[in-house]
Amino acid sequence: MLTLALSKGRIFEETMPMLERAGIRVKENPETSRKLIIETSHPDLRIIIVRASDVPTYVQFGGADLGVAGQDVLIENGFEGLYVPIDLGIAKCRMSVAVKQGFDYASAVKKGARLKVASKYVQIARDHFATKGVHVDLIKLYGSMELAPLVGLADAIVDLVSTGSTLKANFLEEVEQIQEISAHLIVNQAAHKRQRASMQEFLDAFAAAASPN
Ligand code: PRT
Ligand code: MG
Repeated sequence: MLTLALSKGRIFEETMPMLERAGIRVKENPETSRKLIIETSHPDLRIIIVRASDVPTYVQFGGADLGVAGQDVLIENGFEGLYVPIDLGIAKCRMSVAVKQGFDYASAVKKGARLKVASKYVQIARDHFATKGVHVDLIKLYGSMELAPLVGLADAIVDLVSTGSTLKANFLEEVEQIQEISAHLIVNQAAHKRQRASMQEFLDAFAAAASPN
């Protein structure tokens, strides 16, 4: 029996069709069921429902053999104990820097100003500004980052952007794109070594259903 860790919402919704293309049906909808362990029509595959940011942890420590996680979550978590074989090309968005409309980000950077940056993604933010040679004070937030520049908590935020409507609704503008983000299949390295044969069927199914780029 193999266990696949998924999070509710877009990761679950976009992974389902991939399983269905492989002839695997999921027996319960996590949006309406309270069950955290869900059976599938495949006798050797079950699904567990965890928080998006917990998916790598479950896979890393063997609570799940496989998982689907955004690159944002993976980079923040680190890749220890994980094998990341397939870019699934789902849950796409981008990691960007945004500021309050009218804030002159380009000249603040040019002048070498020290910027206050709020983000849930401190690792990605730290790497990005270090590469640019910009000095930043990072403020870790767990949600609603869009608020930070509006109330003077930060000059800029680093957040995921998809349509851009959340930024727009909060009078913010995207000033820099850091990287494209998509969800990847992750595998517990030890489980992969131990159960290579039984796992291969699922890796092949995901690879065939994936639509990177
Ligand atoms: O919600 P929870 O705290 O449980 O976890 P989560 O927010 O990490 O989970 P979820 O399901 O919201 O996101 C899972 C994964 O989907 C993320 O890790 C990303 O890899 C990916 N993804 C794709 C996104 C988005 N698109 C996205 N637009 N994750 C979040 N957003 C948010 C973004 O943070 C911002 O608040 O949507 C808002 C922006 O959307 P637009 O369309 O207004 O630009
Ligand atoms: Mg969310």
